[in-house]
Amino acid sequence: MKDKNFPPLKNDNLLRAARGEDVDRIPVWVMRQAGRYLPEFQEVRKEHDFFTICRTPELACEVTMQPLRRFDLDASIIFSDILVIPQALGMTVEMLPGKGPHFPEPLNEPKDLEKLTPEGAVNRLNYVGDAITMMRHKLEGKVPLIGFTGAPWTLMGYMIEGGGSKTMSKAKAWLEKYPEDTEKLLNLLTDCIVDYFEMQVKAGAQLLQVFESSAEYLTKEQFLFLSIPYLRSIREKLQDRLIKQSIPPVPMTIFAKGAGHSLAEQASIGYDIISLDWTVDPIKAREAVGPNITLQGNLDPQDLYKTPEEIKSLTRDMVNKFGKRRYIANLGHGITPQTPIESMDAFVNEVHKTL
Ligand code: 1CP
Repeated sequence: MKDKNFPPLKNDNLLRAARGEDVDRIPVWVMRQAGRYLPEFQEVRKEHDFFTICRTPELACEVTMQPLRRFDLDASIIFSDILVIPQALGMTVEMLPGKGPHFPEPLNEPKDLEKLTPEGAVNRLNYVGDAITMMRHKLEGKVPLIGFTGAPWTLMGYMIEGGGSKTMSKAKAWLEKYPEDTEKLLNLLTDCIVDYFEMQVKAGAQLLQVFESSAEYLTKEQFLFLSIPYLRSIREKLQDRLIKQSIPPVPMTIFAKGAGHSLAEQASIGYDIISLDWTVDPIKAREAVGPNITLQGNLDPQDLYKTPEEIKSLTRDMVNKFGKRRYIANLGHGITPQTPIESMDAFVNEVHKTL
Protein backbone atom coordinates (compact mmCIF):
# COMPACT_ATOMS: atom_id res chain seq x y z
CA MET A 1 0.00 0.00 0.00
CA LYS A 2 1.19 3.46 -0.91
CA ASP A 3 0.97 5.00 2.55
CA LYS A 4 3.38 2.42 3.95
CA ASN A 5 6.09 3.51 1.54
CA PHE A 6 7.28 0.03 0.66
CA PRO A 7 10.43 -0.31 -1.47
CA PRO A 8 9.75 -1.03 -5.16
CA LEU A 9 9.73 -4.69 -6.18
CA LYS A 10 12.85 -5.79 -8.08
CA ASN A 11 11.91 -9.40 -8.86
CA ASP A 12 8.22 -9.64 -9.75
CA ASN A 13 8.37 -12.97 -11.58
CA LEU A 14 6.02 -14.62 -9.06
CA LEU A 15 3.34 -11.98 -9.60
CA ARG A 16 3.86 -12.03 -13.36
CA ALA A 17 3.40 -15.80 -13.45
CA ALA A 18 0.27 -15.37 -11.32
CA ARG A 19 -1.16 -12.92 -13.87
CA GLY A 20 -0.14 -15.03 -16.87
CA GLU A 21 2.53 -12.60 -18.07
CA ASP A 22 5.98 -13.46 -19.41
CA VAL A 23 8.72 -14.04 -16.84
CA ASP A 24 12.52 -13.51 -16.88
CA ARG A 25 12.92 -16.85 -15.17
CA ILE A 26 10.53 -19.42 -13.76
CA PRO A 27 9.70 -18.32 -10.21
CA VAL A 28 10.37 -20.87 -7.50
CA TRP A 29 9.70 -21.00 -3.78
CA VAL A 30 9.17 -23.90 -1.38
CA MET A 31 6.33 -24.57 1.03
CA ARG A 32 7.77 -24.40 4.57
CA GLN A 33 10.99 -22.89 3.21
CA ALA A 34 11.60 -21.41 6.65
CA GLY A 35 11.74 -24.40 8.93
CA ARG A 36 13.42 -27.20 10.73
CA TYR A 37 15.74 -28.35 7.90
CA LEU A 38 17.67 -25.08 8.40
CA PRO A 39 20.22 -25.16 11.26
CA GLU A 40 19.78 -21.41 11.77
CA PHE A 41 16.04 -21.97 12.31
CA GLN A 42 16.82 -24.64 14.91
CA GLU A 43 19.08 -22.14 16.66
CA VAL A 44 16.24 -19.61 16.96
CA ARG A 45 13.91 -22.40 18.13
CA LYS A 46 16.31 -23.36 20.92
CA GLU A 47 15.88 -19.87 22.34
CA HIS A 48 12.20 -19.24 21.64
CA ASP A 49 8.90 -21.05 21.77
CA PHE A 50 7.27 -21.55 18.34
CA PHE A 51 4.34 -19.19 18.88
CA THR A 52 6.61 -16.58 20.50
CA ILE A 53 8.46 -16.47 17.17
CA CYS A 54 5.14 -16.03 15.34
CA ARG A 55 4.02 -13.26 17.71
CA THR A 56 7.27 -11.28 17.74
CA PRO A 57 7.65 -9.44 14.41
CA GLU A 58 11.48 -9.19 14.67
CA LEU A 59 11.78 -12.96 15.20
CA ALA A 60 9.15 -13.82 12.57
CA CYS A 61 11.01 -11.61 10.06
CA GLU A 62 14.36 -13.14 10.95
CA VAL A 63 13.18 -16.71 10.24
CA THR A 64 11.27 -15.57 7.13
CA MET A 65 14.56 -14.13 5.86
CA GLN A 66 16.69 -17.19 6.62
CA PRO A 67 15.95 -19.22 3.46
CA LEU A 68 16.34 -16.10 1.29
CA ARG A 69 19.89 -15.64 2.52
CA ARG A 70 20.82 -19.15 1.48
CA PHE A 71 18.85 -19.78 -1.70
CA ASP A 72 18.00 -17.84 -4.87
CA LEU A 73 14.25 -17.90 -4.20
CA ASP A 74 11.61 -15.81 -6.00
CA ALA A 75 9.20 -15.41 -3.07
CA SER A 76 9.09 -15.16 0.68
CA ILE A 77 6.24 -16.42 2.87
CA ILE A 78 5.61 -14.80 6.21
CA PHE A 79 6.55 -17.06 9.10
CA SER A 80 3.45 -18.09 11.04
CA ASP A 81 1.16 -21.11 11.26
CA ILE A 82 -2.36 -21.95 10.17
CA LEU A 83 -3.26 -22.62 13.83
CA VAL A 84 -3.05 -18.96 14.87
CA ILE A 85 -6.73 -18.68 13.86
CA PRO A 86 -7.99 -21.26 16.40
CA GLN A 87 -5.86 -19.41 18.97
CA ALA A 88 -7.46 -16.08 18.06
CA LEU A 89 -10.83 -17.82 18.49
CA GLY A 90 -9.93 -18.56 22.09
CA MET A 91 -8.50 -22.09 21.86
CA THR A 92 -5.19 -23.00 23.46
CA VAL A 93 -2.67 -24.47 20.98
CA GLU A 94 0.77 -25.64 22.09
CA MET A 95 3.62 -26.70 19.82
CA LEU A 96 5.18 -29.82 21.31
CA PRO A 97 8.80 -30.35 20.24
CA GLY A 98 9.07 -33.30 17.87
CA LYS A 99 5.31 -33.91 18.03
CA GLY A 100 3.67 -30.87 16.49
CA PRO A 101 0.57 -28.95 17.48
CA HIS A 102 -1.54 -29.94 20.49
CA PHE A 103 -4.90 -28.56 21.67
CA PRO A 104 -5.45 -29.44 25.36
CA GLU A 105 -9.19 -28.74 24.96
CA PRO A 106 -10.36 -29.63 21.45
CA LEU A 107 -13.96 -29.22 20.29
CA ASN A 108 -15.81 -32.33 21.47
CA GLU A 109 -19.44 -31.46 20.87
CA PRO A 110 -21.51 -28.63 19.37
CA LYS A 111 -21.92 -26.79 22.65
CA ASP A 112 -18.14 -26.22 22.63
CA LEU A 113 -18.70 -23.83 19.71
CA GLU A 114 -20.17 -21.39 22.23
CA LYS A 115 -16.71 -21.03 23.75
CA LEU A 116 -15.26 -19.65 20.51
CA THR A 117 -14.76 -15.88 20.41
CA PRO A 118 -15.14 -14.69 16.81
CA GLU A 119 -15.75 -11.04 17.81
CA GLY A 120 -12.49 -9.19 17.56
CA ALA A 121 -10.57 -12.35 16.57
CA VAL A 122 -8.79 -10.52 13.75
CA ASN A 123 -7.50 -7.91 16.19
CA ARG A 124 -5.80 -10.68 18.11
CA LEU A 125 -3.94 -11.51 14.88
CA ASN A 126 -2.57 -8.00 14.40
CA TYR A 127 0.90 -9.30 15.18
CA VAL A 128 0.83 -11.15 11.84
CA GLY A 129 0.05 -7.86 10.08
CA ASP A 130 2.87 -6.16 11.99
CA ALA A 131 5.29 -8.89 10.89
CA ILE A 132 4.10 -8.57 7.26
CA THR A 133 4.61 -4.79 7.23
CA MET A 134 8.04 -5.08 8.84
CA MET A 135 9.01 -7.84 6.41
CA ARG A 136 8.03 -5.79 3.35
CA HIS A 137 10.54 -3.16 4.47
CA LYS A 138 13.26 -5.67 5.37
CA LEU A 139 12.91 -7.38 1.99
CA GLU A 140 13.89 -4.12 0.25
CA GLY A 141 11.84 -5.22 -2.75
CA LYS A 142 13.98 -8.33 -3.32
CA VAL A 143 11.00 -10.67 -3.84
CA PRO A 144 7.23 -10.55 -3.16
CA LEU A 145 5.82 -11.52 0.24
CA ILE A 146 3.14 -14.21 0.48
CA GLY A 147 0.51 -14.27 3.25
CA PHE A 148 -1.47 -17.40 4.07
CA THR A 149 -4.22 -19.08 6.04
CA GLY A 150 -5.57 -22.57 6.65
CA ALA A 151 -8.87 -23.29 4.90
CA PRO A 152 -12.04 -23.80 6.99
CA TRP A 153 -12.18 -27.62 6.73
CA THR A 154 -8.46 -28.00 7.54
CA LEU A 155 -8.78 -25.73 10.59
CA MET A 156 -11.96 -27.48 11.72
CA GLY A 157 -10.10 -30.80 11.53
CA TYR A 158 -7.32 -29.62 13.86
CA MET A 159 -9.81 -27.99 16.24
CA ILE A 160 -11.75 -31.26 16.65
CA GLU A 161 -8.84 -33.73 16.53
CA GLY A 162 -6.79 -31.60 18.90
CA GLY A 163 -3.69 -31.92 16.70
CA GLY A 164 -2.42 -33.77 13.66
CA SER A 165 -4.23 -37.00 12.83
CA LYS A 166 -3.63 -39.90 10.47
CA THR A 167 -7.34 -40.49 9.90
CA MET A 168 -9.31 -37.35 10.90
CA SER A 169 -11.79 -39.85 12.34
CA LYS A 170 -13.12 -37.54 15.08
CA ALA A 171 -13.65 -34.70 12.62
CA LYS A 172 -15.31 -37.07 10.16
CA ALA A 173 -17.60 -38.43 12.86
CA TRP A 174 -18.54 -34.84 13.74
CA LEU A 175 -19.51 -34.21 10.09
CA GLU A 176 -21.93 -37.13 10.15
CA LYS A 177 -23.35 -36.45 13.61
CA TYR A 178 -23.66 -32.68 13.49
CA PRO A 179 -24.21 -31.45 9.92
CA GLU A 180 -25.76 -28.14 10.99
CA ASP A 181 -23.02 -27.33 13.46
CA THR A 182 -20.46 -28.28 10.84
CA GLU A 183 -21.92 -25.65 8.53
CA LYS A 184 -21.99 -23.16 11.37
CA LEU A 185 -18.33 -23.75 12.21
CA LEU A 186 -17.19 -23.67 8.58
CA ASN A 187 -19.03 -20.34 8.10
CA LEU A 188 -17.55 -18.90 11.27
CA LEU A 189 -14.04 -19.84 10.08
CA THR A 190 -14.74 -18.46 6.59
CA ASP A 191 -15.70 -15.06 8.02
CA CYS A 192 -12.66 -15.01 10.25
CA ILE A 193 -10.38 -15.88 7.29
CA VAL A 194 -11.85 -13.06 5.18
CA ASP A 195 -11.11 -10.55 7.97
CA TYR A 196 -7.65 -12.03 8.39
CA PHE A 197 -6.82 -11.83 4.67
CA GLU A 198 -8.13 -8.27 4.43
CA MET A 199 -5.84 -7.35 7.30
CA GLN A 200 -2.88 -9.15 5.64
CA VAL A 201 -3.41 -7.30 2.34
CA LYS A 202 -3.62 -3.96 4.12
CA ALA A 203 -0.42 -4.86 5.98
CA GLY A 204 1.39 -5.54 2.69
CA ALA A 205 0.87 -9.18 1.62
CA GLN A 206 1.29 -9.41 -2.18
CA LEU A 207 -0.15 -12.88 -2.79
CA LEU A 208 -2.37 -15.04 -0.57
CA GLN A 209 -2.29 -18.82 -0.28
CA VAL A 210 -5.02 -20.94 1.31
CA PHE A 211 -3.82 -24.27 2.69
CA GLU A 212 -6.51 -26.95 2.44
CA SER A 213 -3.96 -29.52 3.53
CA SER A 214 -6.59 -31.91 4.91
CA ALA A 215 -8.57 -32.17 1.66
CA GLU A 216 -6.94 -35.59 1.38
CA TYR A 217 -9.27 -36.98 4.07
CA LEU A 218 -12.40 -36.10 2.11
CA THR A 219 -14.07 -37.98 -0.71
CA LYS A 220 -14.64 -36.02 -3.89
CA GLU A 221 -18.29 -35.52 -2.92
CA GLN A 222 -17.31 -34.25 0.52
CA PHE A 223 -14.67 -31.94 -0.96
CA LEU A 224 -17.25 -30.37 -3.27
CA PHE A 225 -19.61 -29.88 -0.34
CA LEU A 226 -17.29 -29.05 2.58
CA SER A 227 -14.40 -27.25 0.93
CA ILE A 228 -15.18 -25.71 -2.48
CA PRO A 229 -18.13 -23.49 -1.39
CA TYR A 230 -16.16 -21.98 1.49
CA LEU A 231 -13.05 -21.45 -0.64
CA ARG A 232 -15.23 -19.70 -3.22
CA SER A 233 -16.82 -17.56 -0.57
CA ILE A 234 -13.45 -16.53 0.94
CA ARG A 235 -12.30 -15.26 -2.42
CA GLU A 236 -15.55 -13.53 -3.35
CA LYS A 237 -16.02 -11.81 -0.01
CA LEU A 238 -12.41 -10.67 0.12
CA GLN A 239 -12.43 -9.26 -3.42
CA ASP A 240 -15.70 -7.42 -2.68
CA ARG A 241 -14.23 -5.82 0.38
CA LEU A 242 -11.03 -4.79 -1.37
CA ILE A 243 -12.94 -3.29 -4.31
CA LYS A 244 -15.19 -1.29 -1.95
CA GLN A 245 -12.07 0.23 -0.37
CA SER A 246 -10.36 0.82 -3.76
CA ILE A 247 -7.59 -1.60 -2.80
CA PRO A 248 -6.17 -3.48 -5.83
CA PRO A 249 -6.89 -7.23 -5.68
CA VAL A 250 -4.03 -9.61 -4.90
CA PRO A 251 -3.54 -12.99 -6.61
CA MET A 252 -4.78 -15.98 -4.64
CA THR A 253 -3.61 -19.59 -4.54
CA ILE A 254 -5.47 -22.67 -3.42
CA PHE A 255 -3.43 -25.68 -2.25
CA ALA A 256 -5.87 -28.53 -1.69
CA LYS A 257 -3.68 -31.51 -0.90
CA GLY A 258 -5.15 -34.75 -2.16
CA ALA A 259 -7.86 -33.04 -4.24
CA GLY A 260 -6.42 -33.80 -7.67
CA HIS A 261 -9.82 -35.39 -8.33
CA SER A 262 -11.45 -31.94 -8.49
CA LEU A 263 -9.13 -29.69 -10.48
CA ALA A 264 -11.82 -28.37 -12.83
CA GLU A 265 -13.95 -27.46 -9.82
CA GLN A 266 -10.98 -25.72 -8.17
CA ALA A 267 -10.44 -23.80 -11.41
CA SER A 268 -14.04 -22.56 -11.33
CA ILE A 269 -13.95 -20.58 -8.06
CA GLY A 270 -11.91 -17.58 -9.09
CA TYR A 271 -8.44 -18.33 -7.72
CA ASP A 272 -5.48 -17.32 -9.91
CA ILE A 273 -3.22 -20.20 -8.94
CA ILE A 274 -3.82 -23.86 -8.20
CA SER A 275 -1.03 -25.55 -6.26
CA LEU A 276 -0.73 -29.28 -6.93
CA ASP A 277 0.48 -32.06 -4.69
CA TRP A 278 3.00 -34.49 -6.17
CA THR A 279 0.45 -37.16 -7.04
CA VAL A 280 -1.02 -35.03 -9.85
CA ASP A 281 0.33 -35.28 -13.39
CA PRO A 282 1.12 -31.75 -14.68
CA ILE A 283 -0.13 -32.45 -18.19
CA LYS A 284 -3.46 -33.79 -16.94
CA ALA A 285 -3.73 -30.85 -14.54
CA ARG A 286 -3.29 -28.35 -17.36
CA GLU A 287 -5.98 -30.15 -19.37
CA ALA A 288 -8.34 -30.03 -16.40
CA VAL A 289 -7.89 -26.35 -15.48
CA GLY A 290 -7.58 -24.81 -18.96
CA PRO A 291 -5.12 -22.12 -20.13
CA ASN A 292 -6.10 -19.22 -17.83
CA ILE A 293 -4.99 -20.53 -14.43
CA THR A 294 -1.43 -20.60 -13.13
CA LEU A 295 -0.24 -23.95 -11.80
CA GLN A 296 2.17 -24.34 -8.89
CA GLY A 297 4.08 -27.42 -7.79
CA ASN A 298 4.79 -30.24 -7.50
CA LEU A 299 8.03 -32.14 -6.94
CA ASP A 300 7.64 -34.90 -4.35
CA PRO A 301 9.33 -33.59 -1.16
CA GLN A 302 10.87 -37.06 -0.81
CA ASP A 303 12.76 -36.55 -4.08
CA LEU A 304 14.94 -34.10 -2.16
CA TYR A 305 16.50 -37.11 -0.41
CA LYS A 306 18.01 -38.17 -3.76
CA THR A 307 21.40 -37.07 -5.13
CA PRO A 308 21.74 -33.54 -6.57
CA GLU A 309 22.07 -35.04 -10.08
CA GLU A 310 18.84 -37.00 -9.70
CA ILE A 311 17.07 -33.95 -8.26
CA LYS A 312 18.16 -31.82 -11.21
CA SER A 313 16.94 -34.37 -13.70
CA LEU A 314 13.54 -34.76 -11.95
CA THR A 315 13.24 -30.96 -11.75
CA ARG A 316 13.91 -30.57 -15.48
CA ASP A 317 11.32 -33.24 -16.29
CA MET A 318 8.81 -31.46 -14.05
CA VAL A 319 9.35 -28.04 -15.65
CA ASN A 320 9.14 -29.53 -19.14
CA LYS A 321 5.77 -31.03 -18.30
CA PHE A 322 4.34 -27.84 -16.82
CA GLY A 323 5.71 -25.58 -19.52
CA LYS A 324 7.06 -22.11 -18.90
CA ARG A 325 3.94 -19.96 -18.98
CA ARG A 326 1.59 -19.64 -16.03
CA TYR A 327 3.85 -21.75 -13.89
CA ILE A 328 5.40 -21.39 -10.41
CA ALA A 329 7.81 -24.13 -9.36
CA ASN A 330 7.41 -25.55 -5.85
CA LEU A 331 7.24 -28.87 -4.04
CA GLY A 332 4.04 -30.91 -3.86
CA HIS A 333 3.93 -30.33 -0.07
CA GLY A 334 6.13 -28.83 2.65
CA ILE A 335 9.85 -29.51 2.77
CA THR A 336 10.68 -32.06 5.49
CA PRO A 337 13.05 -31.49 8.43
CA GLN A 338 15.35 -34.27 7.13
CA THR A 339 16.06 -32.56 3.79
CA PRO A 340 19.77 -31.84 3.09
CA ILE A 341 20.53 -28.17 2.36
CA GLU A 342 22.30 -29.08 -0.94
CA SER A 343 19.04 -30.51 -2.24
CA MET A 344 17.36 -27.12 -2.03
CA ASP A 345 20.16 -25.53 -4.06
CA ALA A 346 19.96 -28.29 -6.67
CA PHE A 347 16.18 -27.81 -6.98
CA VAL A 348 16.04 -24.01 -6.99
CA ASN A 349 19.02 -23.46 -9.30
CA GLU A 350 17.87 -26.11 -11.77
CA VAL A 351 14.45 -24.44 -12.10
CA HIS A 352 16.23 -21.20 -13.02
CA LYS A 353 18.41 -22.93 -15.60
CA THR A 354 15.36 -24.01 -17.55
CA LEU A 355 14.59 -20.57 -18.98
O1 1CP B 1 8.12 -21.13 5.49
C1 1CP B 1 6.91 -21.31 5.47
O2 1CP B 1 6.32 -22.01 4.63
C2 1CP B 1 6.05 -20.55 6.49
C3 1CP B 1 5.78 -21.26 7.66
C4 1CP B 1 4.65 -22.26 7.85
C5 1CP B 1 3.49 -22.55 7.11
C6 1CP B 1 3.09 -22.04 5.76
C7 1CP B 1 4.60 -23.04 9.03
C8 1CP B 1 5.65 -23.05 10.06
N1 1CP B 1 3.41 -23.71 9.05
C9 1CP B 1 2.72 -23.46 7.90
C10 1CP B 1 1.40 -23.95 7.52
C11 1CP B 1 0.85 -25.15 8.19
N2 1CP B 1 0.87 -25.48 9.51
C12 1CP B 1 0.09 -26.13 7.51
C13 1CP B 1 -0.26 -26.08 6.06
C14 1CP B 1 0.87 -26.54 5.22
C15 1CP B 1 1.11 -28.02 5.23
O3 1CP B 1 0.19 -28.75 4.88
O4 1CP B 1 2.22 -28.40 5.56
C16 1CP B 1 -0.30 -27.09 8.45
C17 1CP B 1 -1.12 -28.34 8.21
C18 1CP B 1 0.19 -26.67 9.72
C19 1CP B 1 -0.02 -27.33 11.02
C20 1CP B 1 1.28 -27.69 11.61
N3 1CP B 1 2.09 -26.77 12.22
C21 1CP B 1 1.95 -28.92 11.58
C22 1CP B 1 1.43 -30.21 10.95
C23 1CP B 1 0.91 -31.11 12.03
C24 1CP B 1 0.30 -32.40 11.53
O5 1CP B 1 0.87 -33.46 11.86
O6 1CP B 1 -0.75 -32.38 10.87
C25 1CP B 1 3.19 -28.75 12.21
C26 1CP B 1 4.25 -29.78 12.48
C27 1CP B 1 3.25 -27.37 12.60
C28 1CP B 1 4.41 -26.70 13.26
C29 1CP B 1 5.22 -25.85 12.38
N4 1CP B 1 4.71 -24.84 11.58
C30 1CP B 1 5.75 -24.21 10.94
C31 1CP B 1 6.97 -24.85 11.37
C32 1CP B 1 8.35 -24.45 10.93
C33 1CP B 1 6.64 -25.86 12.26
C34 1CP B 1 7.60 -26.77 13.02
C35 1CP B 1 7.44 -26.51 14.46
C36 1CP B 1 8.66 -26.39 15.27
O7 1CP B 1 9.58 -25.61 14.96
O8 1CP B 1 8.66 -27.01 16.35
